[in-house]
Amino acid sequence: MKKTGAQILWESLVREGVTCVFGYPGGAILPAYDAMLDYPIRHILVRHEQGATHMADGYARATGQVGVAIATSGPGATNMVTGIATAMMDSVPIVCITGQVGSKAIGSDAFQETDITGITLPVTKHNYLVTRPEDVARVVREAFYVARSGRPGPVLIDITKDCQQSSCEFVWPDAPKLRGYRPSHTPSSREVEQALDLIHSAKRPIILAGRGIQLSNAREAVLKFAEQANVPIATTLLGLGAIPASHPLNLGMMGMHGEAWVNTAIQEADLLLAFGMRFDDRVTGNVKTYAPNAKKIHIDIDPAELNKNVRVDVGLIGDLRETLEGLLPRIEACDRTDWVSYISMLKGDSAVRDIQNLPDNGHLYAAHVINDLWRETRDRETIVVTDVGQHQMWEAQYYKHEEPRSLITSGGLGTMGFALPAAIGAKVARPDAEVWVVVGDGGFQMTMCELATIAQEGIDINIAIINNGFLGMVRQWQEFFYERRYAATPLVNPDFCKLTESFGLKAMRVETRGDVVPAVREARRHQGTVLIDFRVEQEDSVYPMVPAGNDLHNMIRRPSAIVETGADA
Ligand SMILES: Cc1ncc(C[n+]2csc(CCOP(=O)(O)OP(=O)(O)O)c2C)c(N)n1
Repeated sequence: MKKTGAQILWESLVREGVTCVFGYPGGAILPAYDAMLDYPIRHILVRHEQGATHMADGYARATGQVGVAIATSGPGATNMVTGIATAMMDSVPIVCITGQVGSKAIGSDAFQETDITGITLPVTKHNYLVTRPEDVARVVREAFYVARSGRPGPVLIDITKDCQQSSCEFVWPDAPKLRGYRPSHTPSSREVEQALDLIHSAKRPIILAGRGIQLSNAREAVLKFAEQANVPIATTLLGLGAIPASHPLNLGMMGMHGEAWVNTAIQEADLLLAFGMRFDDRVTGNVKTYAPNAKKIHIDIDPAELNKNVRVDVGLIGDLRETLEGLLPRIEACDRTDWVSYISMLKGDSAVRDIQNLPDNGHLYAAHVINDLWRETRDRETIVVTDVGQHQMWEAQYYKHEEPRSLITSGGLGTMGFALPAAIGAKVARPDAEVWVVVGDGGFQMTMCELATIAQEGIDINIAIINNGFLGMVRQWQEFFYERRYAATPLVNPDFCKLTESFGLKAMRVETRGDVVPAVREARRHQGTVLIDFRVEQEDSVYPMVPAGNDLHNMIRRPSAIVETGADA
């Protein structure tokens, strides 16, 4: 039977297993919106197309399935760019569908025409301009295949209005075969032998665990490897939760705001085993002085990652889980007790500086809020979605993630405004899980319009605003590196409670430490979204900190005066 391009689009999406899309209509995508009503698809009307992409992204990160966002041409499409770039940097599989002006008008600067395939070329894994209904099904099939295979990423499909309107026979194509696209690899046996030699001769090895563990479901394989070879594990920000925080070999986070003992151990290691991570500059600090005595083995699915930022001794290109499962039978037990206990000794020094261990001076610190939130929510499956800034780092330090996909955050692009919409996507994908947003007062204001989406769709999440009256992380840099000249970082905020209430949602304000737990409990009991405005210490800083480009072991620690006296940070 003949169908329009618009109908073929939805036929194909349904066949790809799509049940929900996030979007915003407009002229060039109207035929698709009209056809949508005849298909079993939930459409979530966002308030800004950036929100649609972050929701699709949150949906994908929470499940591993492809998230879908849809928008019109021109400004609708360009509003998606930040979300697409965010997904690209963190290897998130999303498919974005945009309407395009009629094919005959392309190139004429028609109303709401923009070359979105050109604009998104560097921030998509692949993109398509579709002008004939005969191509729609094949393109959708390819787009999903590309988005989810190999190293996942965003794919954009731009469909002209006439393509959506004209008809052809609908045929669901066979599984795609794309010339020149090789999503899977297997490491050579020579490299495997070299890796085994390095692993067995190392005295002070460390595993660097990245997001690739979550993407390839390699948790069990990594844990077996670590336990069999007795190797401690440091994680990247996006690796948090990939292995349980409570596992005895888990050291915690590395990098700019990583634990001091983790960075020190990396600098003193004789072997780094990089598992599905990409040696981002926030992780390495100065690459010239990074882990100077360590041999390096890198396992990654994307050949382009090997030797990109850090030269490695052995590169194993392949799916992390499959590669580790291949290595496991050949990993011999090694005694590394000295190394592991040396790192425990380093931990002791950090414990005395930990803000959780300082006497309570009555002030409300963000770190306490996060720690209390973790204690209160660990009784059930919880997904925390953070925004970008100081609160993101405190979350990473003080919320102990046990499960994969339980932390959703924009690591690579560091996109403020990500958290609220991404949390909506995560909740739609995982209605069974409790979802908390941890967001700064700055980032919240970038996409707070999505409170209306929450109200309209009846989404049940909880929002913790870490309100310090500043663009906190930038203020911290100004404090440390620009002589406290606070250019453009103090914030005048709306009354977040009143604002939330105006959408018919519940809100609370918390100003003292003793009120944190009761507020969290009340929010959890309440059916429907609750916002808590936590008024925290305004000029608190995240410690430790490796200044950008510095050597990884040269960290700014919490000032010792505070450690000794327990006075204000
Ligand atoms: C879209 C965007 N613009 C600017 C930045 C730069 N930036 C990084 S952190 C930050 C401050 C964040 O402030 P807030 O949201 O209040 O969180 P806090 O650091 O106080 O926890 C800024 C401006 C960014 N990451 N993203």
